[in-house]
Amino acid sequence: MSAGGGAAAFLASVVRVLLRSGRGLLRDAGEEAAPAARRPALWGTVAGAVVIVLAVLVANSGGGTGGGTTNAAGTAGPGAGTTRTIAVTLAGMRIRPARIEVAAGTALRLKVTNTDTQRHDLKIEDGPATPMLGRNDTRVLDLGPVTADREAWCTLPGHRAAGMTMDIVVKDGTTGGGGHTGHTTTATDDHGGPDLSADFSTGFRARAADLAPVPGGTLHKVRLRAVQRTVEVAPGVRQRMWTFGGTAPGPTLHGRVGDVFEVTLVNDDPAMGHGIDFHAGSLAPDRPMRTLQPGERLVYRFRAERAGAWLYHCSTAPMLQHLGNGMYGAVVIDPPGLAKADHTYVLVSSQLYLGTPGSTAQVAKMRRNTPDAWVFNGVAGQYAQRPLKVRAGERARFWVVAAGPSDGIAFHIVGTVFDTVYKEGAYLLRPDQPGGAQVLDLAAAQGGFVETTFPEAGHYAFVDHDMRHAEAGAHGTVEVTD
Ligand SMILES: [Cu+2]
Repeated sequence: MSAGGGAAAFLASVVRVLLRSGRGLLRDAGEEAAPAARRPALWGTVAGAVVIVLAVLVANSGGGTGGGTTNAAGTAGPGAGTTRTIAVTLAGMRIRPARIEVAAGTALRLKVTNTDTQRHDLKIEDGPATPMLGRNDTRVLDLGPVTADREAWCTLPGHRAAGMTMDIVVKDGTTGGGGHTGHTTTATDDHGGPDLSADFSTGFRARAADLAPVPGGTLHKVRLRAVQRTVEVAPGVRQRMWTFGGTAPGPTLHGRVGDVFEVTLVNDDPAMGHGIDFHAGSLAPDRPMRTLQPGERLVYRFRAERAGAWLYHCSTAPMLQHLGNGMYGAVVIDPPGLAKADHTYVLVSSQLYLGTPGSTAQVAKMRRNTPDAWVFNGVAGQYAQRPLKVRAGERARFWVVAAGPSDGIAFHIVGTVFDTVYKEGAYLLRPDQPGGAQVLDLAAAQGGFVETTFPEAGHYAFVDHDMRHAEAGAHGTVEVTD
């Protein structure tokens, strides 16, 4: 055993003895539960002894290593006498880590680094603050012994509200009052929805945005299963979804005017009924849109008489929940004579609601129209981290369907002008006209497409230009190379 290891073992045994004798003292005094007022004094005794022992050990070993050094402040608490230094990063409207837990009395030092392209600072509640930090600037904040919970945040206007907060939480039950209870910081806290700058889990694959070509023939047979699946819906965030075919959105169907779709729907969800409604065909809803109980099936046959970008969705009430939990998809029917584009994408926009599907809390968010994120093709920020790839000068077509369930979309691509806009079955703009367009605006359940040519290499963000939506997941990148 090394000298350091022996010292640590010795220290641990001393602490155990002190803790045991402490409990004994209380029991001898005839108290079932120690009043809070007694604890600090007791901890002070224990802590004082620990400080002395540590001081001796450090003196003997020639200094502490890593995160543990002595602190002579002697503040009450099991962390008294120790110093922890923690690296904190400011970037992407987040502070990492978002939560730090320390034993009471621990002297805390934060090594704060701004890795963002814009400036940030870090202010500790009732404590020090860094100056404004430029990119890659670092400052150390010395908080001294921490005995109560504290919050920290970036002071730039709006940054705290956007999610730049951190909780410092005292771990044991001996904290003084004034703590912030209820500040549970997770990947999806109340401050700003999912952390879009976090990493997707290993093995995550962005949904292919490319529209598959129309299959051969004019009769398209499709089999869809209504099933529940748990999938990654934002970086590191998994959510139980109600789906057509295991994904939300369900598969995109693609055809031409006059084609017939024969969809066999099987309800493989043992928990509830589901049905389906294809906007792309007209028929009496009564039979084909009926609810299938678990295990039942139906065949839904429709002819696509008209071109457009159409929504399909679950037809079972309450539809707010069935759509809001993932039961939607797109049917693309090409207009006659549609020219070939270099790239054809389909983006289905929707609102994402986290939480237990159908729970009171989740449904309340749906009714208030306060989703946790707005997403393209089911996953917040997926194309920001996995960009679509195009070459300069190429023409790209973007089919867009707004699945809601409640919000529409203002689809825009930063740095481009649309020379073609096709909305709800009609061209609003064609390349031979002198005008241009900046947004394809779609109400809930509407669809269409836009086309543009990317002029030069660069990173072009595509967004829902309602910035509440864009900043909460409805954005992606087209990476253009020469
Ligand atoms: Cu359903």
